[in-house]
Amino acid sequence: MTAHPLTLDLAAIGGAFDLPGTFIAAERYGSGHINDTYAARFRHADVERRYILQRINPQVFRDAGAVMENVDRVLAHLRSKLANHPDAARRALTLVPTRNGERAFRDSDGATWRCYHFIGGASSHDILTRPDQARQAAAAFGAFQRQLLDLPGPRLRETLPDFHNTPRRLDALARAVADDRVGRARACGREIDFALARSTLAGELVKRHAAGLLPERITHNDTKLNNVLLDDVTGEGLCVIDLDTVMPGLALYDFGDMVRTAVSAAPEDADDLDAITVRMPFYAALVEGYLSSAGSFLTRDERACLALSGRLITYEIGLRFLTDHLQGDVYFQIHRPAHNLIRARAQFRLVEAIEARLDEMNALAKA
Ligand code: ADP
Ligand code: GN1
Ligand code: MG
Repeated sequence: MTAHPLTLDLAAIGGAFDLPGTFIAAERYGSGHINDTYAARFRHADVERRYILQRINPQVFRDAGAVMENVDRVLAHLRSKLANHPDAARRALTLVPTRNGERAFRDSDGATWRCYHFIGGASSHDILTRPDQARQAAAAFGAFQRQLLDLPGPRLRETLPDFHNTPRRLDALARAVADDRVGRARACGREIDFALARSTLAGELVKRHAAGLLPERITHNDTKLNNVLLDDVTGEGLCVIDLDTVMPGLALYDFGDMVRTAVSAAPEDADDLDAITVRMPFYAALVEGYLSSAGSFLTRDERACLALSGRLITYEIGLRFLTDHLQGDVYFQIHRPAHNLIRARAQFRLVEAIEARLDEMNALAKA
C-alpha cells in the first residue's frame, strides 16, 4: 500500500498529547513499511524539543489498544530494570500520554496515534558498515529478551496471530498464486518456484517448537537492524524501538531477522542481486553480541538453530513480499513499481547466499 496521505493536521495531533510548548513542525521520519512516523518539534520557554509521532496502521493492527497495552507493559518493566541507571531515559522508550491520560490518541478517522520522547544522540542504520554495529545491535536485542524473561502478569496479547508461522505464510502465498487477483503470477514463475521448492524449510522452527524443543518467550519479532538505536558517540546498542510486534514468540525469530538485515551489504530492496552476499565478520559479530546478553538463558537447541533461523526468517520475509506483490501491494508500503517483487527477489537471493555459507555459520555458533 502507499503511505497514508498527508492531509493530516499534525499540529492538532501533537496538541492532543500532554507535552509542554507549541508545535513548530513535523516531518516524515525513518524508513518503516507499516506505520507512519513523524519527528515533531515543539518549543517551550525558548527551548525546542523533539518528539516522535506515530500513526499505527489500522489495516495491519486491528486492535491498536492491545498493541498499546503490550507496549506499555513492556516499557514499564524495562523502566523498572533501569531504575538506577543515569542514562535510563535513552535506554527505553518513554510514551507521552494524551491530555486525557490515555496511552494513545484516536483521530477523527479512527486511527490511533502515539507519541514518544525523542532519543537524541543516537541513530538507527538501514545498512551496517562495521561488524561492531552488528555486535552492539545484537547485544541490545538479546538484552531486551533477557529483561523480559520475568515480565509479570498475564501472557502478552497476540496482536498479530501466527506472525512468524512460516508454513502459514507459505499457505498464504499459495492462495495468492491461485487467486492471482491482479494478474501478476505468470511473471513471477521463478520466484514462486523458489518459494515452493523450500516448503520443508518453512516448518523447521514451528516443528521444533511443537516438539517442545524451542520454548516460547517474549520476543520483539521485528528485529530489523534499524529497530535499534546505536549511540552516536560510543556506538553502544542503546535502545530497542518499534515495539508494535512485541508478543509471545521464539527467540530465534529475533535472531533470524538480525541475520537477514545485518549480513548483507546490499539493501533489502537491492536491484543488483550480485551485490547480496553474507559478510561472515558481520555474522560472527551478531553471534558474539547476541550470546553476550542472551547466552545466559538460551538452551542448547536454540543455539543450535541460530544459522537456520537466519535462513528461515529471510525466506519467510521473502514469502511475505512476494505474496503482497501478488495481492496488489495491500500490506507493505511501496515506493516504486514492483517494489515488493524486487524485495522478494533480494530476500531469496540472500537465502541462497546463506545456504552457501551455512556450514561455516553453524560452525561459528558452536565455537
Ligand atoms: P516504523 O514502524 O516506521 O519502522 P519506528 O518506530 O521504527 O517506526 O521509527 C522509525 C524511525 O524513527 C526509527 O528507525 C528511528 O530512526 C526513529 N525513531 C523512532 N523512535 C524514536 C525515538 N523515540 N527517538 C529517536 N528516534 C526514533
Ligand atoms: C515491516 O514496520 P517495519 O518496516 O519495521 C514488517 C516486518 C518485516 C519488515 C520487512 C508489522 O517492518 O514484519 O520484517 O517490514 N512489520 C509488520 O522490512 O508486518
Ligand atoms: Mg522500524
